[in-house]
Amino acid sequence: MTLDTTETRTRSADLFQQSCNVLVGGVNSPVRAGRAVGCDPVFVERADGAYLIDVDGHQYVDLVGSWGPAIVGHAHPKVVQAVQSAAANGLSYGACCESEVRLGELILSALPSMERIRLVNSGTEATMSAIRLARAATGRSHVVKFLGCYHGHVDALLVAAGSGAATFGEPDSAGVPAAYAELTLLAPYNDPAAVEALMSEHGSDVAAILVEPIAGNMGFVPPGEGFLSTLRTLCDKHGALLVFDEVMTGFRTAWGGYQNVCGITPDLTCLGKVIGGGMPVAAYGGSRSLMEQVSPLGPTYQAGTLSGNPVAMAAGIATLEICRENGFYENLASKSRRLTSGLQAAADAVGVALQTGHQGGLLGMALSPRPVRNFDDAKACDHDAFAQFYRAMLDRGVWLPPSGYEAMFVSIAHDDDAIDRAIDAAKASFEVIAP
Ligand code: KE4
Repeated sequence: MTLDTTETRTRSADLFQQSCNVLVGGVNSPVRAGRAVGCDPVFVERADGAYLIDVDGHQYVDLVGSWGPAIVGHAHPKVVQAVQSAAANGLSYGACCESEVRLGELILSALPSMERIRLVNSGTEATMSAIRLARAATGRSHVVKFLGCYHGHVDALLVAAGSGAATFGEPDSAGVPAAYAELTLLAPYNDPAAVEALMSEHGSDVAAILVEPIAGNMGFVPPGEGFLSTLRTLCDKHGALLVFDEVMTGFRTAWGGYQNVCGITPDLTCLGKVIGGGMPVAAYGGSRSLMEQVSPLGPTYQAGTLSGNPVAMAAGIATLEICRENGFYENLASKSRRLTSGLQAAADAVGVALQTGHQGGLLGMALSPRPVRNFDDAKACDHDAFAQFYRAMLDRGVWLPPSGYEAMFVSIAHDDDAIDRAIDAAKASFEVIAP
């Protein structure tokens, strides 16, 4: 039975109207506006485990998980307790505290490539700082990024970006001076030959190759055979740094991150999302010699009022301690597997061309007859049909990312009942877009 909640989302509609008089576009992050799926944002009242409950009382199986952080399920008692206890001792000191040391130790214990880390407040800050460090360490200015990869709203990286930028079809943002964009070199994802050619011509000017080891901002796009190893080889050959943006894949695809799965060691790693468990925490890190070029030990400046604040640290520590439990990622992967195979079977049953993929708790779907390997493939997917599918799923109580250029996320709280509810809703929703 379709939970036809369109008419009954009256409080959401009312709040959105009020929000548009205050917040730009009624939102604090563009993709939430739902413009890619023709659906005004639904306002959330609260979240619990695998579910979101909107302000009109409707419950949804959450397949976004706050874009990754909610990996242990929303409002996990241990995380809430840790945050409440920390908050009772003050929200932020602007000074050192033990919990930032503990979170740093936890992260370093999971990532052999990291000997030193700097905690910041957003993935954008992490990638921006990593690029600045790479430029300082190499004395070079150019950065290679990949079409369709998104690394936050850093001026120099909002060039052919994915995620919200791709959703709006404005990959190059207004306000980014041409001089900045000129320092960003672009190559198609999963095209080693193109990167090889780019580095042959510009390699001596390139400070870093920045890559999402699994691209999660043009759907779910895994690296092809040899792609990441080619980047490692090219960086070594030309004296550039390999920077893995694991803001999305870090502690989501495996303990530590996808580098521990693929076996490719980056020079710098950016993290975010899961390491804060829903609070604003991100980080960048690498070898001691590289990171000690960052202030106060070195000449590369980077700072942050709320960096390492005790409440966010408590959320991150509590979350990672749950992720570190035996079998966590095997369990999480089995949930992704159950969901993607259910979606695939539901689409196949009615002749909808669907591609699915997953790694750990990160997964994706694409309405395409062939696998998505790069941004051109992602743009060629049926985004109109995805918008219809999105609305049909929302009306059936399933919360998808509001864009075909996003990945999906499950948590350890997504039990078989939650996953099967999503699959049942998909069976009916694929019928809406079936040929
Ligand atoms: P933030 O600045 O949003 O914390 O992180 C930026 C970022 C960096 N790197 C990667 C690989 C990312 O996926 C992100 C942010 N992800 C998007 C979702 N595709 C956040 C959602 C949003 O923009 O509202």
